[in-house]
Amino acid sequence: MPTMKTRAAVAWGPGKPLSIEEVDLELPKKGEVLVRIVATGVCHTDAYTLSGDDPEGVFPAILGHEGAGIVEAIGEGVTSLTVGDHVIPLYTAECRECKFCKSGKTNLCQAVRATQGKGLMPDGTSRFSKDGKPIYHYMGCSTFAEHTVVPEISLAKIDPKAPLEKVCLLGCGVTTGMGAVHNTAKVKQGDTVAVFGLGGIGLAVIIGAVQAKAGRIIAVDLNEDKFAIAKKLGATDFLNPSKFDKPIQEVIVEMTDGGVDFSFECIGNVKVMRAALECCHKGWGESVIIGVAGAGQEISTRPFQLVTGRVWRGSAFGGVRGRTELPGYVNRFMNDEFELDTFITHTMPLEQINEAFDLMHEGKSIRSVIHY
Ligand code: NAD
Ligand code: AHE
Ligand code: ZN
Repeated sequence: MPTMKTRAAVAWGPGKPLSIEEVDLELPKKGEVLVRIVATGVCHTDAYTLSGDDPEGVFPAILGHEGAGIVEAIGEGVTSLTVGDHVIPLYTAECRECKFCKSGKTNLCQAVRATQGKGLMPDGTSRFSKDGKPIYHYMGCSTFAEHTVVPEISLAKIDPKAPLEKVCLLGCGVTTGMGAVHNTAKVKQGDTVAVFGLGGIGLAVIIGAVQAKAGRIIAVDLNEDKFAIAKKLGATDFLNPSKFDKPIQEVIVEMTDGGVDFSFECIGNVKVMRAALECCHKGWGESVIIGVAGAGQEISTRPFQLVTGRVWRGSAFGGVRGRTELPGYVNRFMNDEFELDTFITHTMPLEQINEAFDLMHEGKSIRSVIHY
């Protein structure tokens, strides 16, 4: 099998720092594409999997799923992409042929999901290896490698004029937050919104809520350093739950005359998910879970919360169909309809990727973007 060498940050095991290595990469097989990653963001989900909390986490693996790059080679049968195309890898593929794609009801294409969840390409093997031993893929993307191989159906072709070192953030965080507002919640003008967690996802929810002309946008975080950016993006109220002597849902219900129309959990904390549901207005308030919780964790509330009209939903990649809709997000960014610079608090070369994880855990970054 023809192979090439590339540079990657390898996760050898849970909780271990990533290690920069030269690895072997097999060239794309049927229906696959070789992409040179130009830049990648570091999302909390990468940290979650690295921590060992992800039931689908397998090691050694090349993490990263928020990248952008350029097609360098195509495998047999690839028709929708050609060498030189600018692309964003998709952890939610879009085959347009499976039951899920055809339903028109969901973005959760299942064509490659089973093998993807095992860290493998659709044929059940890995393209990455080191010293003859396989290294697993991650979320169908593995953007912490200078070159990666992904299925054709897992690539969105985007405007070649778009700056890849910025629009990489549309590969996960920013699209997820904005999409959850527009596609999952369908926030309307004048609605009151609460956003729990002001990282990349929560801040993108705020952008989406402003676009939807929400009336009041309540930003909630334990780290008050996040409030300034939330305010700049359009949040109207700021709450630190640790500063109150009663549950934050009670505080929000009181300050909104009965609760919010929509809430978004952007942390991955099952206790906060409960608060996010219970701060919703009786009769119609809807809470959207975006955060990813660790293996074995479960949500709970009194069923009465749902009996009395509150709704619990979830959202993956903002409900966005990647190949069809993501190019439009890039176009709207290029038309200055929203900005990405505020998210990019740090940039660094691949060699410093562990600092990106440190900054995230210390609450000092929104997004670190790795440049190759
Ligand atoms: P992040 O670490 O950048 O931000 C999380 C924020 O939550 C931080 O500002 C932190 O201070 C705050 N926080 C932590 N505990 C809190 C608490 N108890 N109360 C209030 N605030 C608290 O993370 P991110 O990259 O924005 O990701 C957020 C979550 O969304 C993660 O769980 C991630 O895995 C998930 N995610 C889901 C999807 C999806 O498609 N569903 C996509 C991307 C990320
Ligand atoms: N492997 C985890 C699931 C993690 C998860 O829920 N991932 C989100 C995207 S997070 C991006 O930062 C998602 O899209 N889920 C839908 C899917 O098909 O994975 C676990 O708990 O097993
Ligand atoms: Zn992500």
